[in-house]
Amino acid sequence: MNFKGFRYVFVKKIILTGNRTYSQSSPNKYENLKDVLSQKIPQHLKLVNDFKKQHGQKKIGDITIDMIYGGMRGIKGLVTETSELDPDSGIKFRGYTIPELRTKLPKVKPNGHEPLPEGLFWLLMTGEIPTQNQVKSVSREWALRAEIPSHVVTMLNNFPAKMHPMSQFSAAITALNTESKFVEAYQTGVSKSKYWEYAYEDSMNLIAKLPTLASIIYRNIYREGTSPGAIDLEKDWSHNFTSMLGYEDISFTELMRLYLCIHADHEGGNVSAHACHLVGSALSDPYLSFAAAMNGLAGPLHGLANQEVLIWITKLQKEIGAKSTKDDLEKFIWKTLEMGQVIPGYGHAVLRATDPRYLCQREFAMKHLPDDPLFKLVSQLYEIAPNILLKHGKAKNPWPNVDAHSGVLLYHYGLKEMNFYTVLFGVSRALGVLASLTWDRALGFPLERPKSLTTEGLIKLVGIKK
Ligand code: CMX
Repeated sequence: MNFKGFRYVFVKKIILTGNRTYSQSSPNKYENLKDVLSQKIPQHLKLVNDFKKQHGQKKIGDITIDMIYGGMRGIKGLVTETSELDPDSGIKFRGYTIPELRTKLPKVKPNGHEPLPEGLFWLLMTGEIPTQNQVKSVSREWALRAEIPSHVVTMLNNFPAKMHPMSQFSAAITALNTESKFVEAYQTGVSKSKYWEYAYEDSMNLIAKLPTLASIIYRNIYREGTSPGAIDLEKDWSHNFTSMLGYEDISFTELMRLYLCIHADHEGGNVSAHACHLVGSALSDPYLSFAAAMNGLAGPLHGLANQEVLIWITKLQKEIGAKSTKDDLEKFIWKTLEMGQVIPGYGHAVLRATDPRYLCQREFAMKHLPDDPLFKLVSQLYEIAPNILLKHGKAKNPWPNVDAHSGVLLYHYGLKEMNFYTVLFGVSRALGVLASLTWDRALGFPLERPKSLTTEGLIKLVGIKK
């Protein structure tokens, strides 16, 4: 039997064992996320409906021609309940900053220092900081729902190794919609008020399966198709993920917990969140909606930038050598800009300061890998690149974003396959965009259909006579 065939049998057997355990000890209903959501949704729906009734006709902004041609920057046109991005202080998840969440969200007892993504998901969904037991119940549910159907495993095993991991990831997510509860319910004519329940079930199932999908892709491409092994019901989501990828260093698992929290959500207008929301508005199921998000994340101006940063840094090292002076780095940055390329990991469509997601990764690096040569290089670049971008005069934000740091941390722990980095971003992004998608259905958002105009139409609209 070849490795690929062996792997599937092994994963399936253990996960089925897990299902039996589930029926013996299902989570306490007061600690179940869906129960809490069932209470929250009617309250929030009432608030939204009352607000619309009272203020639905109020104007909240003006739109200029530049905004229309400029990628709709600054147009307030979406409702996203899970997070909000401030240009100066960065992302807030349900009102909490990243440093606050690193303190408040539950960690693995007794030695964990980083928050668990399960806790962040609970917060994004409900607006409440969960208890240790509530987080545990999510870990367990995700472990129990992680099984991958055989047709998806076969499909992944047949993809050529040269196919980009993000293409494999997106295709597998699309193929997983054979499992959609939302599709099943829609076809039987379920009431609109219940859509969210099926969107929730699909979202939970999909999030649970993503680490297994990602690990199969990783091992097929970079580890000769070896088995990712079994899901352990006692481990949290991130720990199962790092084990399936083949990494046993607990510091790496801690990094993964942090990584999977900070990449989860960035309000609603970024490409991946917006794509998921838009496609979902056609009542495409959560699998199809999330696959759309992943296709957007795979672009170099969005999530692929984390891969591009490391490729760029490796090129820099090759060209300059191991020891780089400030002068060498300046020259290399200018050369990149003069070739008409962007400095990957710098700039942002909304942020106008150093990304707090960059800063918390820097904090992690200072604690765990202060002497790592690549980390030192990234720190040097942080001192130099913003001034050059300011002198260059184009980028509205010369400061580093989340992608400027993540690759260096992964590289330190031995995950050196840069093409895979965006898949990790994608696993995390599921938490935010699928929490939002569940709320989209709970609030009964309609098909999204903004008005577009031709240039001719715009010229007429502003009253220019030819
Ligand atoms: N290096 C060089 N030039 C840059 C730049 C950078 N890092 N960031 C912006 N610019 C340029 C833009 O290309 C644009 O040039 P043109 O006028 O010639 O088209 C000009 O500055 C103005 O752009 P902006 O308004 O400051 O930035 P945008 O909102 O258009 O784009 C972003 C934002 C992130 C795409 C851009 O800063 C960029 O390309 N950065 C590098 C890629 C990157 O790190 N992406 C990850 C973002 C985080 C994420 O979503 O994952």
